[in-house]
Amino acid sequence: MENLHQERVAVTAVNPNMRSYEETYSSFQFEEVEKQFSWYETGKVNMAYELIDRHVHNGLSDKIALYYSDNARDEQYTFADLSKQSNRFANVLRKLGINKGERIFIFMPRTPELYFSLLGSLKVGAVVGPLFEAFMESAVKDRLLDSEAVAIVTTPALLGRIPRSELPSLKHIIVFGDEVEAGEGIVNFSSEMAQASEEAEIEWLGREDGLIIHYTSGSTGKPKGVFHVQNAMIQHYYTGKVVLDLKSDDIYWCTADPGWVTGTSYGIFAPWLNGASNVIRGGRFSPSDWYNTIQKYGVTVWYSAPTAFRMLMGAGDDTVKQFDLSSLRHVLSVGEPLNPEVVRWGLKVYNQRIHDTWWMTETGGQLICNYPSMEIKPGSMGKPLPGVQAAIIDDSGNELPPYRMGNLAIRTPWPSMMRKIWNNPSKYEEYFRLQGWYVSGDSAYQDEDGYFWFQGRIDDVINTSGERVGPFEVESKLVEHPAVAEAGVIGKPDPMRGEIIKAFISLREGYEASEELKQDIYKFVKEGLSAHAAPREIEFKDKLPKTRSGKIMRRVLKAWELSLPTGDLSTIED
Ligand code: 6R9
Repeated sequence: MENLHQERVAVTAVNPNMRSYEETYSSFQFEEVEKQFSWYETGKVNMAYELIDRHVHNGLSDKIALYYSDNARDEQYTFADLSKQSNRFANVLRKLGINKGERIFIFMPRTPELYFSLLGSLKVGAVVGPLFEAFMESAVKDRLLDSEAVAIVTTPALLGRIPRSELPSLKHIIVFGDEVEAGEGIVNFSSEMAQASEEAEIEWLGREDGLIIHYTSGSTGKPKGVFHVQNAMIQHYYTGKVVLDLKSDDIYWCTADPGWVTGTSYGIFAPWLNGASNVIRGGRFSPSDWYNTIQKYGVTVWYSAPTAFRMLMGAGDDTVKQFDLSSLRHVLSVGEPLNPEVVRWGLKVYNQRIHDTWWMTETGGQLICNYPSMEIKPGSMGKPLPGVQAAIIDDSGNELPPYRMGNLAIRTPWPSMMRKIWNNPSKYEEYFRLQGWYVSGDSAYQDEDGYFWFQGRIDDVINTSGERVGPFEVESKLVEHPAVAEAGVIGKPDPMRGEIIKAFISLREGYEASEELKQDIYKFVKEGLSAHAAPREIEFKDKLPKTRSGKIMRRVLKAWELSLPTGDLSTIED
């Protein structure tokens, strides 16, 4: 195994001006973080205030906080503008009698109004619940029922997916769009905003008061409501500094939708806590549109996901050459393992090291990362942040030595750790079943330099001929094959070998499925990785099943293969 990890990309290979590890951390004190926020003086805090109004009071009123564009709109808002718009929305909510701690859902496409609503909700001390606009009725219903939401902000197109009569707690539907008829329980966003004052009282909160609920699906059963509190801002601010490396003149773009935790923790909280200018691009993914966004705004720090990088890679190097991407100085990835092939490609075409970061909805913020000041080993998710203790443990909580695959676990607590699973204390306790550890459900190992290597979700690890194989290693080898665009690998029960490896593959443009190609791919993995890790079965698919955040759903592949029920599919892409 050891010889797999010789490939390294040093910091200076790309950016000699990046500050060093020592420089980054010797100057960084947690007390300095605490001093930024209101509680340092008053004992009270409010995320929306810390994100926006604090900067207005500190002389950044006229700085652009939000660059927004989609195919129809092109707008920009200063910190002062966002302060006023969120104040207006806070007043709309106050008029409706919404109180601290109540749940407000936001169910709309990315537009400036989504951000006004979210910030305004936070200003009155409500707990926000962002939803993907693609959710269908049953997904919306499950989440609103479970959290007993009192209000939801939406658009006319999505209104039909909110089953009001089945949601006894839901009192207000606030609709943004043309021709909205206000009526019983229906509030017209635009006309209420127009009447509301630009000044609003902030609801001052304690550090352990609620902030946000993100629903995340497990492999079985209903989605879990992961509940976070105001205190998470310490992690968001800190990782914004040391992982995103945000400085005052950065133009930052996180491509994630707020329906996914990446779109809130790192699409809203981390950048604005650090006073950065934030780019939001509405609409659908297209390679030229994305490159154009970087060029148009001069994006300097870019945070995206492996699925997007793989699609950009699939679109070819010539597309990259049509744009000026020279503003980029720092590129990051999250959500899935980042294939080494993608890292090599990023170096070649962007002249940037793509920095993998590992974390989860439950962790609220980044924990294991390739931070800017360190050497990258392509395929590794990096090292724990200073102050975070991560380990590989067995099922009894014993720490395992380097190169042993096991449970990836984090010593509790850290500032942005979830505080509960809504309505489900026993589910919450399962994560903490091994004394002092948060058990992530991911399988990984550590190398002798302390780098962590992701293998798969624990449930996805394959046992073939007595060897444990992580699907990620096989998938990463597969995408090195010139014909393979994406690959999802599962274990298929086999009387002789326990399990055999089966790969589902989508092909790159210009390649045709054939028996010869299957054989060639099999040989490619056998020779490049190992015989036991080579897929004995290959099936070509036009598309792999993925979540809205771009994760390949291996459990769905497995369920298809074995004709089993697929479980909760609310987060699947169309
Ligand atoms: C932020 C986010 C969490 C799960 C996590 C793991 C996978 C995330 C990863 C990664 C390998 C990385 N994951 N980052 N796997 N390398 N850098 O994605 O949250 O949607 O809750 O998913 O995603 O399996 O356990 P969430």
